[in-house]
Amino acid sequence: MAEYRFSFGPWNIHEGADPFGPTVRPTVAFADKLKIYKKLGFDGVQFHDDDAVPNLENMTPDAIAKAAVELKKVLDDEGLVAEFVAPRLWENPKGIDGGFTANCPDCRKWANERAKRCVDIAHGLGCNMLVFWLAREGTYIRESKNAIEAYRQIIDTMNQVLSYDSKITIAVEPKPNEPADHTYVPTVGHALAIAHRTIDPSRVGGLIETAHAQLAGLDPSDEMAFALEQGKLWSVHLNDQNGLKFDQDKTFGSANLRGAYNQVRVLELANYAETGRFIGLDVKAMRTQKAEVAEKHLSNSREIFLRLVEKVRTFPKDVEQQCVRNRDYEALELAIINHLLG
Ligand SMILES: [Mn+2]
Repeated sequence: MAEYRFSFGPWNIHEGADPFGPTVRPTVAFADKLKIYKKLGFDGVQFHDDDAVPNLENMTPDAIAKAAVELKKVLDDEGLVAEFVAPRLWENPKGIDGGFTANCPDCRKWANERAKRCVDIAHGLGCNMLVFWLAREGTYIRESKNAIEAYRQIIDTMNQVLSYDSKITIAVEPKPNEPADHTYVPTVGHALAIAHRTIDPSRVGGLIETAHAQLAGLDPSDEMAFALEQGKLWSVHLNDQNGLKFDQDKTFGSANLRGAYNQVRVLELANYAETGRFIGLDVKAMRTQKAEVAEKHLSNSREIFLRLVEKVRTFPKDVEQQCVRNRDYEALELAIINHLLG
């Protein structure tokens, strides 16, 4: 039986700042972060473009590509692989009003060029997937953009990327809000509908984050099922969320264990591990966590995931079938709860 492979991004080891207070932990150097991966049982690194090439805004395309090749050697030495590269448009002044959907034509041009640099970086790192989290591609007031035109602009960007490189794939990571009030492409249904409007639908899929689906009022496991049925679940950002509030990125299973069980169950039903794709854990340590123990959210999320895999695999199938046959879903519910309580 295939084993699950796990990944996270350098941003998941962080200083603990929030909108109301300063950092509470020292910065961990990128090279030191890379040394933590294997120790915690992770093999894959998720990158923003400027995680991989920090100074890219001041570099030529050739220099960016070369820097990515150099980084690949560092990853090789650590026994790690790059999973994807994502354009981080939301921290640049040119991305203040979104990138691909900015009202300013120069800003849109900048964003589209940066997406192509991401392709170059992915090449250098030996991976063929970009992730589009469309952070500021939305509005604070609806009257500030033409939403119909915005969707066309997003499709146009995807077409530029798909044309730029015949092997590159794009996984859209939907989210309904934050930082913008409303964001375009709020669910994986939107993402996969857009895929079919591009020049190569087979190269556009989805990445589903637990918290993002919950913020859209949807069940993450059903969002995953929708993408899995189409062969379009290309990565996940598993975490957890305590109700409808800011994107919390809590440890997987820590707020809604039953919901976590169902996400693992749907991945098992689809034999996701056999695809070789990663289980990304997009979790953040609590602000209160001391620096010397600020990695536990990652190892704990992985452990909870693997324990839930065991729970899914050991749930008595005969009990499930009997309950379904008898349409006795109350009995099924109690059986699941008893199984989870162990
Ligand atoms: Mn999140």
